[in-house]
Amino acid sequence: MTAPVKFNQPIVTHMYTADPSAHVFEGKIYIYPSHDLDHERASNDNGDQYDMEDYHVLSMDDAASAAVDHGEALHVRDVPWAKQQMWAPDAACKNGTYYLFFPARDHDGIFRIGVATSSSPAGPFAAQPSYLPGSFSIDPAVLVDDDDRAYMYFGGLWGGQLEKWQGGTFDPDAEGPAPNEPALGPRVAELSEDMLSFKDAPREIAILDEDGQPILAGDEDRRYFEGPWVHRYNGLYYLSYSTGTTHKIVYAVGEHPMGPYTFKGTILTPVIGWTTHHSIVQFRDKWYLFYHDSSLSGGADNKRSVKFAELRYNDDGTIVAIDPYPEK
Ligand code: FUB
Repeated sequence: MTAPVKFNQPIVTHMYTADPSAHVFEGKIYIYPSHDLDHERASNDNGDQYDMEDYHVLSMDDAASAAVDHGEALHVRDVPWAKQQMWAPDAACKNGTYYLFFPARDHDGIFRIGVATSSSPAGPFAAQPSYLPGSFSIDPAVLVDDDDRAYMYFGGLWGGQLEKWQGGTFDPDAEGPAPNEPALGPRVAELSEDMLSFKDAPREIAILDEDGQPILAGDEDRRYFEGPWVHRYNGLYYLSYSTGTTHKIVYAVGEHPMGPYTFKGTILTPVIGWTTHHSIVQFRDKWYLFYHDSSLSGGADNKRSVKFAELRYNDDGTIVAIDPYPEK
């Protein structure tokens, strides 16, 4: 029997897990992480060390229960369009069907976003034969809004290839904006009723500073890097994301799911390991931040572990920053 989970500790230790997307389905907390493999890979800026092949779904009956591993939910061998690198996934439920959204490199080495379906939140999931038409880059996160409209947020710099799509098609030589130019924003697209395609071409989300000016590419403490997540709190939309090179989870707030969003502050200070990636979920009357770090593997970038902590809001709706190592 696995031990009950504790805040700021790996929720499972029998395998490495990362990039947790947490949701409440059927009265439990379900976590959709990447599955980091216990193999040696040299780290580079292209992210070749994140060479994952499958997904396992985890669940917790409540915030004090052991996390259950439901086994392999989808493997790259069962995804016709995908070649390698099953990176950060997310899940959604609509009309009784569960959807697993995931990025992977296609047979040309280009990251695309696919979808697989199941009648159970734990899977197994059956992949659609092709990726979502018009999808690119990494880190899908899906918000099903109160009006039942669903939005996918995605995009990541460097190995995530977002820079390569600035002209609307894949340009392997494209570089990101100069430091004094507006940063690239995450992309958003509304999903079709059946959740299998985009209604319209993805748009770029504007993230603005307190004066209404775009956050610049050189502002690495605040600019978007990867790992978007959107949740609703008190009628507002909170877009949170990783700043990549400065290793923070930060957030911006807006009035519409497609933005614009105004930068607010830090949610999670840097963790052990290069990447930081998170999700935010309400379960019963509390809010939780799911995140990962590389402490269990002694700091290996590609061997991470999912953890969680309680997330609190101030009276003005701002989020209290979380220290991932409160006991130090
Ligand atoms: O896990 C592979 C990649 O690392 C994810 O897609 C990024 O968000 C980062 O966590």
